[in-house]
Amino acid sequence: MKKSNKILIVLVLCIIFIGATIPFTLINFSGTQPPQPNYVRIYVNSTIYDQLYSEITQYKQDVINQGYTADIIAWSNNSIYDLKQDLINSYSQGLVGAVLIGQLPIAQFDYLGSIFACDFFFMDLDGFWFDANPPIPLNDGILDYHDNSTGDLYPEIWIGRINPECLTITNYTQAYKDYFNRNHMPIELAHFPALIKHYYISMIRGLDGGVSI
Ligand SMILES: [Ca+2]
Ligand SMILES: [Ca+2]
Repeated sequence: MKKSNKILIVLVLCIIFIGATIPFTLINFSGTQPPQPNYVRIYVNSTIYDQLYSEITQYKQDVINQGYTADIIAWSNNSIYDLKQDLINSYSQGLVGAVLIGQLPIAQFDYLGSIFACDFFFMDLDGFWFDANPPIPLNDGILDYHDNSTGDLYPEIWIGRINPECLTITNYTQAYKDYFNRNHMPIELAHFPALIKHYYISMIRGLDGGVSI
C-alpha cells in the first residue's frame, strides 16, 4: 500500500473516532453541569413555625415565583456552627442565600474590643473563622479571627433576617403575619405612578402645613 493511502486511511479513522466521541463527550459534559445557583433556604424558628405555616408557605411561593427554588426548614438548633455547616452543605445544591425567620443563631465578632452581630460569618462559606484568637485566647463564643484559609474573605451567599421580636411590641405573631401579608401584596405597575404622585402630594402638603391625604 502506498504511503499516501496509509495516511488517508489513518485520517479517515481519526475523523470517525472523533465523530463518534463528541456526542458522548457532550452528553457527559451536560450531565456534570453544576446546579444553577438559584436556591434559597428559608429557616424558621421551630417554635413559631406552626403559627405562621400558611404565611411562610405563601412567602416560599412568592420566592419561587421570582425564579428561585426554595425550601422551608423548621430550625431548633442554637449553634452558629451547625447552622453554618447546613449552609455549606447546601452551597453545592446552588444556594444563593438564606432567609432567617424568628430568633435564630446570631454570630458575634470581637474587633479590638468592639463586639457586634456578624451575619458575614454565615455569608463567607469558605473563609476561616475562629473564637479564641491569641494573644487573648478567650473561647467565649464570640469570634475573634477571620482569614481566607483555602477560600477567600468574601461572601458566597447573602443572608436576610425577618424578626420583629426586638421591637417594643407584645404580639409578635401578629407582627409576623402583618409583615408577610404586606410582603405578598402586589404593587401593580399600573398604579405605581399614582402612588408616586400621592407620595409627592402628601410631602408637599406636609411642607406647606396642610393636611396630608
Ligand atoms: Ca472569643
Ligand atoms: Ca468566601
